[in-house]
Amino acid sequence: MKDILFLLTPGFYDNDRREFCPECAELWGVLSYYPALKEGLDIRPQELSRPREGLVALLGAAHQNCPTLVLGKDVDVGPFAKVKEANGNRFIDNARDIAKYFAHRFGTAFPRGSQALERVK
Ligand SMILES: N[C@@H](CCC(=O)N[C@@H](CS)C(=O)NCC(=O)O)C(=O)O
Repeated sequence: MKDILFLLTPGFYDNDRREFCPECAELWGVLSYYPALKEGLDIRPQELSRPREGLVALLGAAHQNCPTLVLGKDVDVGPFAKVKEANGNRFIDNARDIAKYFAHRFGTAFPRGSQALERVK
């Protein structure tokens, strides 16, 4: 199973205007820097509205943030990204840590300021 990346599509309508999600835009930007990433990922664009069915099916109703990356089962996540778990699935639910993970896993550039986390077992 590829990692699954849930991102809001830009230009949704809310607050009486068109908006985009800044954190999703950060990752759409990383994908445009490194288009080959798209081959290693299952990218699932999302509408703003809830429920976000794909996320709910994998992580439960409490975890519908976008961006979220649901990790493949045996993937080595590396030392940089904060990983959470729900319904037996590991996931990363913030843009910066997702980009750090991409750097570890796929060899893309690191977001400036990245540091390895101390993993206390
Ligand atoms: N901590 C996240 C925050 C991202 C965020 O706030 N995403 C919003 C959309 S802009 C979201 O999905 N909120 C939950 C919701 O709309 O249900 C990150 O830095 O990536």
